[in-house]
Amino acid sequence: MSYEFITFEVKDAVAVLTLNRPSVLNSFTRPMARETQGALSAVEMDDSIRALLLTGAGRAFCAGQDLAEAAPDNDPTRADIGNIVETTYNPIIRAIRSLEKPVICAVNGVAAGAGANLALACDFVFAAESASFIQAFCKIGLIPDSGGTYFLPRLAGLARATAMMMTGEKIPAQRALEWGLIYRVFPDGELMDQATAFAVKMAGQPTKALGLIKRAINQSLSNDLKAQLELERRLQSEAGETEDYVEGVKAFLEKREPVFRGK
Ligand code: T3D
Repeated sequence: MSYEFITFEVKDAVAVLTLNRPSVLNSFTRPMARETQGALSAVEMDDSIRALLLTGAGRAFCAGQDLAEAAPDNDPTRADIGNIVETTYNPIIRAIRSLEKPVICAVNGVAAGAGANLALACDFVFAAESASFIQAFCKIGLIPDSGGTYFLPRLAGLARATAMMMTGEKIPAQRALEWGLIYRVFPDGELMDQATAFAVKMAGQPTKALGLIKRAINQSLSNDLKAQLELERRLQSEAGETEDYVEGVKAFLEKREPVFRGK
């Protein structure tokens, strides 16, 4: 598949998806969202891809919805933007959360609106020192979407999440790290090398087990302990049937590094 608004490359078992509309800070139009959705399903279908790295071209990660595309007018019959959310952002967030492979996000600059929440939906968020996170929605009279009202209170706690969402304050990368929103911060010039090396490392891990861990984490957000213990039992059975489990234990007993094949 060829792409116009993103780039998509696979190397060393890592797919790199780059949002690529830098002149408008990689804000989302429907065509860019469709391409992103297509690339995410390609990652899901291809067993040779064992990790995904998501980033943005130019000085920003993503400024959320392209406001020129979705500009409202005074026409009382104007389109329901809930439909944009349902067709543009929800499929992307669902695809990232249900992708049973590690998803690393390299936030190379500002992440605003749906762009911020896209980053926060990923498994590992790396950010450049100059990056920032803005729940910009309230500044234009909207509410956070793309999973923001789900992930942010869980990541930041109610007080910080409420403040971010109701003020639209810009949160610099270092503070996002201190608040537990993201995993690592690097000097700008080091971000992509660090994130790429990490993605390659994750692609060499026991992919099936990592996928099952992600499934368990997803369900832990709504399960009670009883249900979660039962889920762990079932998922451990699945993990125990993988070739990588056999290899992991064998390598340990032979005092060597395991060679995981993602099977
Ligand atoms: O349909 C729906 O609306 C429902 C879905 C909602 C999901 C959402 O994401 S709603 C939130 C949408 N996003 C925003 O409100 C953020 C808007 N952008 C900004 O607030 C600022 O651009 C930033 C804080 C992100 C960065 O500021 P700064 O000063 O670094 O850059 P800038 O000069 O504002 O932007 C550079 C260019 O990108 C500029 O174009 P120009 O003047 O060079 O021709 C600007 O207009 C353009 N740009 C930035 N963000 C968007 C955008 N163009 C269209 N849509 C954008 N979101």
